[in-house]
Order: sequence, then structure tokens, then C-alpha cells
Amino acid sequence: MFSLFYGLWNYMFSKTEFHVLILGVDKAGKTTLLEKLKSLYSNLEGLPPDRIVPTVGLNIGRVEASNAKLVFWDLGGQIGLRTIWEKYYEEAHAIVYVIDAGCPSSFEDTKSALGKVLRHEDLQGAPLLILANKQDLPGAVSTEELARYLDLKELNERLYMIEAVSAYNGTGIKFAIDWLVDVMERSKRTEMLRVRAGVTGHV
Ligand SMILES: Nc1nc2c(ncn2[C@@H]2O[C@H](COP(=O)(O)OP(=O)(O)O)[C@@H](O)[C@H]2O)c(=O)[nH]1
Ligand SMILES: [Mg+2]
Repeated sequence: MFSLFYGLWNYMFSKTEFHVLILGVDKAGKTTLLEKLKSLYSNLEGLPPDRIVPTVGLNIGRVEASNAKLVFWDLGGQIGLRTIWEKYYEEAHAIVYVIDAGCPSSFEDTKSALGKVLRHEDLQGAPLLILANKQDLPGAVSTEELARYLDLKELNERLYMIEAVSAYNGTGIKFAIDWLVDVMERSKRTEMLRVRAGVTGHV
């Protein structure tokens, strides 16, 4: 009886767990962002930038932010690993797409990789947070300039925002994550994932 009550209580009041993909081309700053998220939202120290090695496969970070449980998946960005991304697409509530705003020579590659992500049917309706990272660098381009370059007309009705951040010093990150949690809570995609989890019995 107790366990039934406890289960019901848990079901009604436990925080939803959101899965967030961190995508972007190699060296955009995805892993540095993940470590910054850990240090901003938990008592655990994130890895300092000089200890971060190129990602092969997957890094996972669990944090609580804006009263929600977030699980971030940082997927390796090298071209050979991009097929791994798709395995995680189905389960994701939202996408964080990281761009090195200090490196215009990477924009072409970034734009085509983002286009592919947005066209993928398993990511339909997933809210998109684009982070113009490395704003601490003097030559970093603004969000307006980046948005113009990315020419985001494939977005249709997708909820999205572009935010200027620095994964080094944390600028802009909390504001961006607050936005993300807010849109995930009310997105149709979250509703769809909830229904699917209910049907199959998985969370
Ligand atoms: N100046 C600056 N460098 C950054 C920032 N974020 C990441 N980097 C550097 O960019 C390089 C690639 O970062 P990493 O997190 O490994 O990129 P990933 O391949 O996308 O995971 C590393 O040398 C980082 O120290 C940032 O906000 N500002
Ligand atoms: Mg990495």
C-alpha cells in the first residue's frame, strides 16, 4: 500500500527529466559548455578547460536547473562520429547547437551540419537553442550577424533562440537555459515524448 502511494506521489510530484542534445561541429565548445553547466548548477566542480580532451563518443551531464532535471548529452562532433548523433535524436526533448562565434571559417560547415540536424525527422518539433559561443574572444561575431549568416528559414514553427555565451566565463548561459526549460515544458514535442513513454512504459 505504501509503495503504491509512494509511486503515485512520485508520479505526480517528481520533476520531469528532460533530455537535451548538445550538438555542433568539432571544437565549437560543447564539452567546455557541459563542464560549465555542471559547475553552474551543481556543487560538483566541472573539469577546468585545460583538462578537457577531444570527445570520442559521449559525455553525459545531469543537473537541476529552473526546477527541472536536465540530462545533457554531449556528442562527439568529428565527421566520422556524426552518425552516432541520430541514435539519440528520438529521445531528445531539445537541441542545444553550439557555434564557435570566433571562427568564421567554420561557419560553412556549421551551417550545413545544422541544416541536416533540422531536417532530421526524429528531431521534429524539438526546440532549438543556438549558442554563439566564445563571446569572450575579441573577434566574436554577434548573434544578429550569425543569424543572418545561418539564414534560418528552415525553422518553420520550431521554437528557437540564438544567445551569445561564453562557455569559459559563463556569460549568457543561465539566461539561455531558463529559456530552454520554459519552452521544453510547454512544447508539443515534450507532450509527444510523454505519451510515447506512457504507452511503452519507459520514462
Ligand atoms: N575563448 C574561449 N574558448 C573556448 C570557449 N569554449 C571552448 N573553448 C575552447 O575551444 C576548444 C574546443 O573546446 P571543446 O569544448 O573541446 O569543443 P568541442 O569539440 O565542441 O567539445 C578548446 O580549446 C576550449 O578551451 C569559450 O567560451 N571561449
Ligand atoms: Mg567535445
